[in-house]
Amino acid sequence: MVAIDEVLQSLKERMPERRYHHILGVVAMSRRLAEHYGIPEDKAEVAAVFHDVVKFAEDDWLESVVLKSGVNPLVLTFHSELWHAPAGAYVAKHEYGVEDEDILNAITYHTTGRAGMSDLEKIIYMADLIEPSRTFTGVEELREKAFEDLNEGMLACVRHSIAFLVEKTARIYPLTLDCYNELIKEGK
Ligand code: DGI
Ligand code: FE
Ligand code: FE
Ligand code: FE
Repeated sequence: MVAIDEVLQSLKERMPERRYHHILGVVAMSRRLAEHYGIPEDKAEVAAVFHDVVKFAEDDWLESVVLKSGVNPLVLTFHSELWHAPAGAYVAKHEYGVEDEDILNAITYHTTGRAGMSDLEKIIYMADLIEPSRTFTGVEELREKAFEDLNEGMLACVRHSIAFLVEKTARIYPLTLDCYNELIKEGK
């Protein structure tokens, strides 16, 4: 794999300053969560660095990459905001040489979540939502929950995302609902 410092430098050129700042926030938060839950911090760092790698790519290009990525093409019938996640995993693998399946899955599912997420996948999903530069109402409570219990924290984060989408009358991707349902079954 390409050295992390080089990747960060190339990301800086690929996206606006504010988004680069978000990436550094996700790196920091995911490392803290990884340490807290006994998951290798370097794996969390790699997933965090790449999670939004193609966030600013054109929709037509993202669509073609999603089709090559191996995820369910159903995602292409949903909002294009969802496409950068599987496309990012494809780019991390084929342009930067990331091979670890758990890291690639964490990138692929960082936006929607899914049922059966690994600990690393949950950490990246949460870190994306609660990194230090996020300021929405309720983020402090999510940060506390994230460190109290991995599944309860993840449930609180998915619940927040679903509520946000319902509030906007946006469609909800089935994997997001699978994720929510499974966490409730685990907890209750
Ligand atoms: O890339 P980021 O902005 O850091 O965050 P993200 O990848 O978690 O989410 C990107 C956007 O995708 C966010 O504005 C909410 C939206 N989104 C997440 N899940 C769904 C969704 N949009 C729809 N329509 N359906 C979903 O299930
Ligand atoms: Fe994202
Ligand atoms: Fe997210
Ligand atoms: Fe992000």
